[in-house]
Amino acid sequence: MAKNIVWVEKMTLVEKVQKRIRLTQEEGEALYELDLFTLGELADEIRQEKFGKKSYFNINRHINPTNVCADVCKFCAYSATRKNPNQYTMSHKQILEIVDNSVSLDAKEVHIVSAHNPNDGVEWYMGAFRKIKAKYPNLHIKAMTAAEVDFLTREYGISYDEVLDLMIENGVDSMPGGGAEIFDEKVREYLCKGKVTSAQWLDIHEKWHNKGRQSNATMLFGHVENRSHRIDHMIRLRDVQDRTNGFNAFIPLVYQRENNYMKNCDFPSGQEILKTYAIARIMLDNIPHIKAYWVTASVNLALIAQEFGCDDLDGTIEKESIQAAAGAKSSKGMQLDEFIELIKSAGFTPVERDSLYNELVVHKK
Ligand code: V47
Repeated sequence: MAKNIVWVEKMTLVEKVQKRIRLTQEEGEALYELDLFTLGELADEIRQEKFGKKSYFNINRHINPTNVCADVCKFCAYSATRKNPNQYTMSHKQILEIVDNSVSLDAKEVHIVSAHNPNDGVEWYMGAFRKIKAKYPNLHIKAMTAAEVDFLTREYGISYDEVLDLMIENGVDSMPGGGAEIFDEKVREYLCKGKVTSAQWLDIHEKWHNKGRQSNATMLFGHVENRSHRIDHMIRLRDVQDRTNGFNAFIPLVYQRENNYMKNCDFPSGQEILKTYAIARIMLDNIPHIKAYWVTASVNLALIAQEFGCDDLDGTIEKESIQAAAGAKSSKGMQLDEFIELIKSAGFTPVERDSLYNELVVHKK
């Protein structure tokens, strides 16, 4: 036994990754010191072991029904504030009209994320899900970030369990990964003081998983955080996943810098972004999918990220408002044919999936 420990300690970091030995915080940070191509090869080997050359996407629609928000996050350009005074809140009828149109375009999922609107009550949130589900029982509803769940409990004095049960009763199928930002408490306080805490975010997802449901997890990076904070973020997710196995995908979101209150940042280079994807693939040995969300990475970098551990590019999304408000080129989504061709021309096999990663169509060359 002791002999084994000495042997493991003597292995290089690269050998540890090749032998699929789980890495610590310090080792995760040390991965950043490897050159980009070594990291890419290591991450790609793991990706190919799990998924070969398959790259997953879905036909989905992002809906952001209100931008009226009780919380203030420095990175956010979407919520209605001094910089964005144009408040809006959709009626259920308006939300349903969008869903009708998306279903006619073959969407299999609606991804619904709202600001924290103190004016409309729990029923405004839940009623929308109920009406969508009644009309389209097979449409997957991915909705309510843990930040929204926490907001509803604070605003209306109900527990996390009660909100999560209401979501299930009203037709929510899975939870998106938003609101995670960066778990380090100091950075989080600077970014979004007063919003759901890191421990609460993790607790809400763990509770959701314990109800037999699945979710995703994001990490907002490329602002004031450092590499150590990113590794800490991944390890906190890995710890929950060891207990629940409920996370489908990890999504590093590259910070978009326009129209918000946070300019004092070291914006990451393309190399740093690719390294972060590759490291996520290596550190998160228990989360199956690593998503290069083209909205924040740019389509070009997302395509390259397929060689750095990422096996998922999210979807066509049709329209997106949160990152678009901060400068991302996502307000009109992606055309399906173009998306498929781009993945193919990058040398990968596009696979249309459902929201829980069942394969629907494999687009062979
Ligand atoms: O939590 C806000 C982020 C998230 C900015 O689960 C920003 O499949 C970059 O969670 N720059 C919402 N990001 C979006 C989200 C998401 C997206 C795609 C897929 C999934 C999934 C989830 O958007 C927020 C916040 O972290 N965000 N402002 C910005 N300036």
